[in-house]
Amino acid sequence: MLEVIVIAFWSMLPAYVPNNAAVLFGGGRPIDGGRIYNGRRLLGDGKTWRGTAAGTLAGIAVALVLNVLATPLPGYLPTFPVTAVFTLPAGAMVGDIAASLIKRRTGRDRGAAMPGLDQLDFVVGSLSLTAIIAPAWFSDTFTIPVLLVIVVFTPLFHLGLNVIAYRFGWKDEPY
Ligand code: CTP
Ligand code: MG
Ligand code: K
Repeated sequence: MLEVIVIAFWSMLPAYVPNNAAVLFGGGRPIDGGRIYNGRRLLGDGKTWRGTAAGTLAGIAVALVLNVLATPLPGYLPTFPVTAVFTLPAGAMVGDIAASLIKRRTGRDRGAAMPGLDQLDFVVGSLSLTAIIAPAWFSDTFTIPVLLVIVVFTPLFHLGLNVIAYRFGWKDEPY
């Protein structure tokens, strides 16, 4: 059981870091360029080019560091192929952006909470993109028990990190 939890956390770390990096380094030009559709922004000012690029690069860096660390660590820890090095963080950013699109279409302003979606958008994005681009590695790494641990623990972990970021004043809302 502990092994499954460790694999889940390790494999998703390149997908966890991008959101936090985007919060720290985000800002500047919004991806939607300010475009309005049916009276509401397409994505809003919370999704920027700089935040997306910084988040993706941070996740890539984490995956590369884990690949180096994997050598001396226990053999059950997976290494990330180049495809997954990219798809885990990029998919996380795409999932978060897709969630903002859904939030704006359902009448929620920037920063509004949408419980469930807020905590799992990046998980669905990173796993989906990885399953499409690196299917063999995906099925080897993300077994059913590992996926279950990810779905149960990620929202708690994500919420915990966001509360800390909020307390430090890095983030506007604690979710
Ligand atoms: N951020 C960014 N680019 C991204 C994602 C996040 O610049 N692709 C930055 C923004 O400064 C954003 C902050 O990180 O305000 C927090 O991210 P998030 O909670 O996802 O955005 P919200 O501002 O809450 O907007 P939304 O309601 O659209 O999620
Ligand atoms: Mg938010
Ligand atoms: K979000």
